[in-house]
Amino acid sequence: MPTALITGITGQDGSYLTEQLLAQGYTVHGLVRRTSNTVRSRLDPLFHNKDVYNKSLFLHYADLDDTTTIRRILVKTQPDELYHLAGQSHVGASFDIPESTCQFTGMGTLKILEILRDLEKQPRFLHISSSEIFGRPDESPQNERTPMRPVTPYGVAKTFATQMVQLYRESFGLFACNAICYNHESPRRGESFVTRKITKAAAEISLGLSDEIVLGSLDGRRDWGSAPEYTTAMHLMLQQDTPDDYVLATGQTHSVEEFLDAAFQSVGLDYKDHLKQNPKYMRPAEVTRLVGDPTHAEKQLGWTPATTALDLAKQMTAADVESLKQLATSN
Ligand code: GDR
Repeated sequence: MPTALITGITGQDGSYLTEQLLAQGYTVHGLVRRTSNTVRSRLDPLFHNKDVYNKSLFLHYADLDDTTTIRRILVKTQPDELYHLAGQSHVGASFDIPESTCQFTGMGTLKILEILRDLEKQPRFLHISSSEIFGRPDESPQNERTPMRPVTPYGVAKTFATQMVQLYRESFGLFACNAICYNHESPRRGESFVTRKITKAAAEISLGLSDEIVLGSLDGRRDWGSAPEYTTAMHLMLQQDTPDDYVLATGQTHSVEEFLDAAFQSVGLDYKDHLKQNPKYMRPAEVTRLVGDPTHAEKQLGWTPATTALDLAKQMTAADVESLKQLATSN
């Protein structure tokens, strides 16, 4: 059975992809950062499953700049597929920490490509790129041929990484693909991203645990899809005969305000009674009209996004209500 290596295995996408690959019989290796915090809540059910952990799922310590360690792990594990999902993924934070964003998201990707170039057995490689590479595009919706015009440090770093993946595919013959992902969400989304911040607040307020939510601008529009659907497409990309780039998107946009309204309404609340806004959450530059055209993925991979942003608002709020209730009964 095939072997996969995943960077960013503890993240939202890494955890869904791990579950999907294990269910298909893969052996999965994951790179994890060595920190004093060993909480890996998204992987907990697998980590504590004695039939899985250290049988078909293995974790290895390495930071993205530990080139020697990553090379050693690649040589030892000999993966058939490498999913590179790790990096500094918060667009707003990239304005505060541009250097480390470029170091991990940009140079971290190049370092892995350089290692792959020298390997005898080269795994198929997937890099998680982002709609942020399009920045303020002239055309809408965007597709794989839309020019990259990033407007955030994160977008610039992702553009560098995306173009390096293309260069290594074309110049060195690597089987390397970019998954150009628009926003994708789930109950496992990190709490600093706007969707999860909203659904967690809606759940807390509905249970009387809090009374307000503090956000930045509500005007931004996003093409929000479902994270496990996007990781399914990532796997399909590496099963094709030839490597390519694919936009993963729903083709629909909603404003932050619409998502907020849907989440609060799903638990019988009016967000206007609870909203505060703080410039601290506003960004020096915003992408305004990002919407993806997933036609290439639909035609080539047979992949269709099914979950809408408003479905996600309801599902994620319900999941947050449920986990807060469970927390209350376990305390
Ligand atoms: P984004 O997602 O920047 O699109 O990047 P995020 O959820 O952070 O922001 C979406 C929109 O919400 C507005 N906003 C706020 N955002 C946050 N985080 N916190 C707030 O309090 C807040 N208030 C309003 C933002 O200004 C923005 O308009 C995500 C990440 O997953 C990237 O890694 C990925 O590449 C892209 O999606 C595609």
